[in-house]
Amino acid sequence: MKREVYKSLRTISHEEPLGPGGPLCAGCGGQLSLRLFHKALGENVIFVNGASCSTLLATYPFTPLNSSWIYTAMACAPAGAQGVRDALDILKRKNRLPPEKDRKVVVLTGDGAAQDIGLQSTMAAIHRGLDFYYLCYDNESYGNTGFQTSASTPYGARTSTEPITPRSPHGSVHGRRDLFEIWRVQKPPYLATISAAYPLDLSEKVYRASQHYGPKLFIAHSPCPPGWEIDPEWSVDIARAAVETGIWPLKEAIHGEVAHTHIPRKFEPVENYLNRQGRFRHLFEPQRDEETIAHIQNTVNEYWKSALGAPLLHPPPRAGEERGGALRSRRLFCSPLHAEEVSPRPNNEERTMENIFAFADELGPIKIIHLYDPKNRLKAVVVVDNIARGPSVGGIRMASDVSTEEAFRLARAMTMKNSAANLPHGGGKSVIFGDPKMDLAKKEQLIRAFARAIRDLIEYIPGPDMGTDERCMAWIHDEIGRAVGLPPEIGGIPLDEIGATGSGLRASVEAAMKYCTFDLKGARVVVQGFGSVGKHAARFLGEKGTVLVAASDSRGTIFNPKGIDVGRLIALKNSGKGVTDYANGERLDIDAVIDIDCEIWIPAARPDVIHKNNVHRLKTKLVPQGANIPFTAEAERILHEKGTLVIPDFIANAGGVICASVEYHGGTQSQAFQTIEEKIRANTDEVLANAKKSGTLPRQAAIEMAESRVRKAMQYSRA
Ligand SMILES: Cc1ncc(C[n+]2csc(CCOP(=O)(O)OP(=O)(O)O)c2C)c(N)n1
Ligand code: SF4
Repeated sequence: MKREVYKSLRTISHEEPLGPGGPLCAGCGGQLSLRLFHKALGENVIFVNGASCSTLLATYPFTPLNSSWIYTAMACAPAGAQGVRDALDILKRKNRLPPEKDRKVVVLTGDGAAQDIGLQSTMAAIHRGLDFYYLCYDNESYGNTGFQTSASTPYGARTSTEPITPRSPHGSVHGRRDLFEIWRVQKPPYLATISAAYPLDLSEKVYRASQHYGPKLFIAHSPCPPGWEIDPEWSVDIARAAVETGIWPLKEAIHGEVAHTHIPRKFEPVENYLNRQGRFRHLFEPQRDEETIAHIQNTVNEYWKSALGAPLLHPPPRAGEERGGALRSRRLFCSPLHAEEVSPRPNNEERTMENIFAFADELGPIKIIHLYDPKNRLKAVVVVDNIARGPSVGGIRMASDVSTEEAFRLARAMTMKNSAANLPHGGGKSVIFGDPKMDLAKKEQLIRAFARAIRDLIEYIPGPDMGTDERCMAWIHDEIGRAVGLPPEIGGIPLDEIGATGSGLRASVEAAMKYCTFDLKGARVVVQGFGSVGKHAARFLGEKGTVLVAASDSRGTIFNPKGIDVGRLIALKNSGKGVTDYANGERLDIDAVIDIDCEIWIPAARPDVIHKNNVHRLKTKLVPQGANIPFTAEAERILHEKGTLVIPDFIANAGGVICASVEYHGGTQSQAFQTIEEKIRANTDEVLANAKKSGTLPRQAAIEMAESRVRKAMQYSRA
């Protein structure tokens, strides 16, 4: 959209039309949209409000608004607006209201009223060509009465009328009704979607609407902290993520003709939007609901496929124009290794043909190869990101909705991970389109076809990832003699069984001791997630004299301040029981594991378990991260400020990649342990020393270390 008036944030009015201290919730996205909307609209406004949260703004005789306010029943705000408009026109006709003092009439409602009980009144007003604005702040529920499902509630969301139960574990199953399209049928002169995270786009749209006589409709994406279960501070970030994932398209329609006003340059995966909201938590915990996440992603993909298939009326914004990005930078750049666990699946097969150079930067990728073998139904993409430090190692991901972008992001994560571990390897990754649960004979045929197709791509060494396993690696090895993560019978090192990652965690803790003020002997350890990583970490640390005081798994937490017998607990877990079956300890909730006082707290389960809202509960001195991205960036920052030492995941849990490298070079199990020990100790020491020297977070120091190793290696390569 070519901006005529609002070219920079400075052009937005500094006049505050909405006074502070109102009764709406902190971080209310609806209120923020209203404020920006009102700023752009200017003075002389009469709001006609249908019953909703916003009704609380004006409790007679008080109003925080610099404008007039009329309250109507939920169903009939547009009819109320007709009355107000008529009255103003009569006054004008009678010369009792000079034209320059004319008022703009604005209906203000939530989506419940707009979509349901107020729809008839709106349709009639549009039909009559009433000259008014309609601002629907869309919090995707009946917010004021307790977050019941509305026709705007998105697929998969939990609401108070669609709670998560064993019989309905997926949340709302209806999907949103498309209010934009319902209104567009009548071809009103102006219609737009807006977001408070894009104030220039919002303001320009209000200006453009003001050039038209007749119904002018706005639907504002409006994060609702209590209903969506988000931190009030996140409202704008969440609003931005909705746009950058493609979930909330910013568009306008002038007399029915649609144009998108902001097209994300790289669409983020929808889960970047979903996974920060409590109303979607069930999609990620206790297990990922792949089906529902994929359904939401596919709906977004389909929308944009058809939207971008049509000629674009407005080009995508140029660099430097208002863009989203906070979430993207948090996910991709601050912690490049986030990419692996975020497991982005944003795109379908068709999108793999996009401009592949869009991914290119100073580090890579040096090759992006599409593989197609119709006889064996093979469609795959291999990305070799950077090989300055050696041939790239990276897994093969198999799923029906993988994409080139996903392969690239994972390949970059591998470049950084291998470099951080100081391995003689670069990063690569491949994706194969297909259902990983397909018939085994067909899968073998497909994987073998893939192997043959990469025979000459010697700078790429495949390994297992989601949808592939050691058997697949054996097929590949059989075809081309090159793969890691093999079965033990043909030279593989069973890293989970031997506890490669757990032993690396122990090595990182030992290396960190010179930066800590407690002794390892007798140090109290808590393990969050007593699984393949956590139990071995507890075992290896126990051999150094630490005391395991608590451990959790998916069923709960076991706590004994005098110490838990690690061997017995492991035996219990190996027999299929949970930690809470351990007899000699107090049984607590899963979440209670956060509160237990200790010297070493090991997260070894899922991403993002510690975040801004619970980080203050941690009472520990050292956190070696066993899981990938177990803490949010903000939680890590808070801990850093508190003086708690956090050894970042890709330094502390690098045992797996080191083991794969040793396996590839023909090493034995004991050589793997020795290499893990040496490398993780040295890397931990270097990162913590650099962090201390520069005063940065260890994660930042680790990223800088990994990147500088890659850049230094690049100086020696010809390319
Ligand atoms: C006819 C009618 N039914 C029910 C109500 C009670 N009521 C007041 S506000 C509200 C919720 C409105 O939801 P929405 O329009 O989405 O606005 P929000 O509360 O989310 O701001 C309801 C149901 C009402 N005022 N009138
Ligand atoms: S419940 Fe939601 S929409 Fe209502 S005032 Fe609070 S944040 Fe705003």
